[in-house]
Amino acid sequence: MRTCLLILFLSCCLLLRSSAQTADKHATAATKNLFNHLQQTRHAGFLFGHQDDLAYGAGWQYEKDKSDIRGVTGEYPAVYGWELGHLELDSTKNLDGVPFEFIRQSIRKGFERGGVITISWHFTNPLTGNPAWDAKPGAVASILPGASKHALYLAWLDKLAAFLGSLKDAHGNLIPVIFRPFHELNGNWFWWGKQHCSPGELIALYRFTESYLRDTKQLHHLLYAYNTDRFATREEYLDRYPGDDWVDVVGFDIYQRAEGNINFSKELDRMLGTLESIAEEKKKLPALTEFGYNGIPDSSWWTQTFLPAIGQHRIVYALAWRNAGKKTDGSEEYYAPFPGQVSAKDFTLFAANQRVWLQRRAARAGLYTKGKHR
Ligand code: BMA
Repeated sequence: MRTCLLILFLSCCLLLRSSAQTADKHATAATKNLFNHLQQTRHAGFLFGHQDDLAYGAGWQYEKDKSDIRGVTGEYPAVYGWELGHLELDSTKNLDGVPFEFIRQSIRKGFERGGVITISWHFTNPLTGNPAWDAKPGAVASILPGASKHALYLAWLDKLAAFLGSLKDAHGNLIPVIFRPFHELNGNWFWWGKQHCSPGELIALYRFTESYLRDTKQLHHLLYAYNTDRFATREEYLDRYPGDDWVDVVGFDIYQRAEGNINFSKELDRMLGTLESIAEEKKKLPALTEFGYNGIPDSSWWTQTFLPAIGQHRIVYALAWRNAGKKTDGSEEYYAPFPGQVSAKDFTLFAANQRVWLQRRAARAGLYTKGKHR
C-alpha cells in the first residue's frame, strides 16, 4: 500500500513538472486558460494578428468597427497588437498618435470578440530623454536597482502598471495580455539592444521589470514574451533569455526586405524550426511576434511565400505590423492588405486555409474558458 502511494505521489510530481505552466504562478484563471489553450491550438492552426488594426488603415482613421483585415475577409483578426510608447511621458496619445483611451476601449472590444491582446512598448531612452531609437550604451545599466535612473524607471513602470491594470472587461475582470518588453533585443537600433548592454544587464532588467509588475504591483493577467529579431543560431537566440521561470512566449520579429521571396522563405523556415524546438523543450509558446513585407507588392505573397514558409511549423500566432500609411517622415508602411490592395485577393485564399485563424476560429476555440480544446 505504502509503495503504491509513493508511486502515485511520484507520478503526480512528474506530471506536474512536465506540464507547462505560466511564468506567473498566480496568473488569473483566464490567463492560465489562454496559455493552456494556446499550447493546444497551435497544433491546429495559428492565430493571425495585426498591429493597430482597429485604429486606422488605408484611407481611414478611428472609424467605428472598421478594420482593413475585416474589409478584405469579412472578419477581424484573432490577435490585436497595441503599442504603449509615450505612456511613460504622461501623454494622452502613444508615439504614433493613437489615444490611450482608444487603445483601452479597443482592447476590450477585441477581447470580447474572443481575440488575443499583445502589447509592445517602444519607450523613451531614460538616460537621454530621446526616443527608443536613441541607441547608446548605458541606458539599461542606468535603470537597474541602485543606478542613477532607477527611480525614473519605477515612475514609468507605475504608469505602465496603472494602464495594464485598467484593462478590464464589462464584468470588471482583467483582460489577459501578452506583454513583450525589450523586443528585438539582439538588434542594435533600440537603447536596450545588443551592443548597448551586456546579457547580464538585460536579463536583470527583464527580471526586475517582470517581478515589479507581478509581485510589487500584483498584476496577474500578463503572459511574458521573450522577443528577438532575426537570429543566426540557437545560441544567439538564447543569449539574453531571462530563464524558463520568466517567460511564457518565445518569439522573433522578421520583415522581408530586399532578399527576395525564396531567401526570405528559407530564413523564416529555418528560424521557425529553431524557435519551435526551443519552445518544445522549454514548454513555451512559439510565436511570430511581428512580421511583414512593406507594401506587399507581390500579388501572391500570402499563399506562395508566407504560408509555405510557415509550412508545418506549429506556432501560436503571427502578428502583421501596422498599416500606418504615409508617415510624418514621408515614408509609408502597410503590412496587411486592404480592399483593392494588390495582395487582397490572395489574402482571402490565405485566410480560407484551415490553419489560418482569424476571429471566428479563435472565438470558437474559447481561449479564455476552462476545459480541453476541441
Ligand atoms: C515601427 C514603425 C514606427 C512606429 C513604431 C512603433 O516599426 O512602425 O513608425 O513608431 O513601430 O509603433
